[in-house]
Amino acid sequence: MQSKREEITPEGLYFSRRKFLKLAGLVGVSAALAACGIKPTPTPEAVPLSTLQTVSSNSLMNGDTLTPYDTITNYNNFYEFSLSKEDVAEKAQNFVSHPWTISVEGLVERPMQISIDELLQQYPLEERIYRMRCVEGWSMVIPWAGFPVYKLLKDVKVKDTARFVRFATQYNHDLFPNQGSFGFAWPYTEGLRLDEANHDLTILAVGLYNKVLPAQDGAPIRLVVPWKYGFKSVKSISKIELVEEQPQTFWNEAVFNEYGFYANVNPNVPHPRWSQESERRLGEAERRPTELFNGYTEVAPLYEGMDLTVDF
Ligand SMILES: Nc1nc2c(c(=O)[nH]1)N[C@H]1C(S)=C(S)[C@@H](COP(=O)(O)O)O[C@H]1N2
Ligand SMILES: [Mo]
Repeated sequence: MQSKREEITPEGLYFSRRKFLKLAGLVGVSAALAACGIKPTPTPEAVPLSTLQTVSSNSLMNGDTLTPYDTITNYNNFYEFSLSKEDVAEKAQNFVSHPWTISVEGLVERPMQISIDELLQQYPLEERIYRMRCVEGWSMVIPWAGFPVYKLLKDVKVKDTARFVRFATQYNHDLFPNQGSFGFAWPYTEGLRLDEANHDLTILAVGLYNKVLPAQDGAPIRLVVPWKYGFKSVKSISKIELVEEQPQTFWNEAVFNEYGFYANVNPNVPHPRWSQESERRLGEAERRPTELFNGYTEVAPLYEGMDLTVDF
């Protein structure tokens, strides 16, 4: 596995110089934002780039190979920038994701406002190699760098009354040009049941292939829930809210009968307009069968007693 990985990432473990220069140039950008009335949150100091190191890694699942970095970063769904997967990378190239603050609020004993830099100091990064299955029928295998959401939830002390977690992208039209358009309920919002959010597989990712997340993949921090369709994994999060009621979500609000709240990958529940029995793994010629829970069968106990064709 290790050698396969090295073939794919010649860049190795550290950030590229270009990325470094880009981050170093952000002071000027913050000043420009301040001039337009957007107050950037002061951050102590950017974490040294070489610290995006992971302390552990899981393994590839049987039959999987890592999707190349160039594929992962040039085929994206990120409607805030474009409705076309092929040009999100280009349209997002000037996105400024630093400084960035995340607020964890709602039904918690200790609400938290934390900069991305502080977050990186507080939560050691793990490499999590996960399958990503989009509801549209394509998939990838991505080596994320991130940390489990349960660690963050533990630190804010979730109140007994909380039952769901709501994750939202920052609403800022200057950063995300399409917010406000196409009749969607912006900002992009997603939700998980508290026990789903607390499952060890659920992570907040800040990098992939040991580099900071590129804008198109949800910089600076995004959710990754590998047993659910990709649309649950909201990008560029700035608010995490503990709530009592099941939150309204972006795609469910847009087309309620096509995109359920649970959105567990399930080959037995077709999308109303196409089958979900198989998928196209980017880079492969033949379609492959889609697996229940995207192959992450350890989450099955979360749904015991539920009818997954009803709670789809
Ligand atoms: N904020 C935001 N998050 C989002 C989306 C989006 O349009 N906006 N698209 C979702 C969809 S449909 C998918 S498949 C994944 C794609 O993640 P990737 O481009 O990093 O592969 O992001 C999800 N998160
Ligand atoms: Mo998707």
